[in-house]
Amino acid sequence: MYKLFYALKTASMGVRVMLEEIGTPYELIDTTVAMNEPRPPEQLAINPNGWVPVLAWEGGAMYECAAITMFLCDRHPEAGLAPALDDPARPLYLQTLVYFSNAIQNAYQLTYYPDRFADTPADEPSAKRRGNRRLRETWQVIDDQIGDKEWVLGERFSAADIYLFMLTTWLRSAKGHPAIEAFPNVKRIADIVVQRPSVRLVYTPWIANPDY
Ligand SMILES: N[C@@H](CCC(=O)N[C@@H](CS)C(=O)NCC(=O)O)C(=O)O
Repeated sequence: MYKLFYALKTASMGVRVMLEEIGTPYELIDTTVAMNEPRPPEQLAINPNGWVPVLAWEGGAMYECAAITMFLCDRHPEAGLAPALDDPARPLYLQTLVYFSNAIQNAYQLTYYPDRFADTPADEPSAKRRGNRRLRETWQVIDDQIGDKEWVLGERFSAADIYLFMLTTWLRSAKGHPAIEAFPNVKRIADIVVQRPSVRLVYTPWIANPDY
């Protein structure tokens, strides 16, 4: 049984979709991403940074969303969410997940947590502006990479498509983020992923109101 430290609007929702797709039992442990609210001690014992997702299971625990995604896909190959080790699509799968994590998520961080990237509060608007530009740059790279392919990896659906969908749910015009319409290939995949029963279940609040 997996335990997932969970908060709405966060990357823990993407991990929950993976667990639903795998069809394995899991327990959600409510936590928060509010700066001024304490995290459960069990969460901090695994991830002293205090962020989610954090996954625990009998015999182990880990954090970092892309790493958790790879771990779950490898542990449950029968779910067919990732190319096998010797599959020619494997390098693109790994490359894209790591790029999502360290380029696109990093750009979001500049806009959601500018205090972590600015020396003084007065510098924070600059960090936010650069983050917004960085979001345009990095999403464009992914949009071009997808081109007219059906899915991120080409002809087959994978965890990379779920991850892509999760990242699109963080776009907010109120923050000055680009609109998803600026990246039509990304939007095309996200519009199909949202129809999956696993995604409809986990993202019910976002589907009801994308600005939730
Ligand atoms: N590199 C981490 C970043 C995770 C992250 O930024 N999580 C956000 C929510 S999506 C969070 O927990 N923020 C609260 C905080 O950082 O204190 C990952 O990909 O797992």
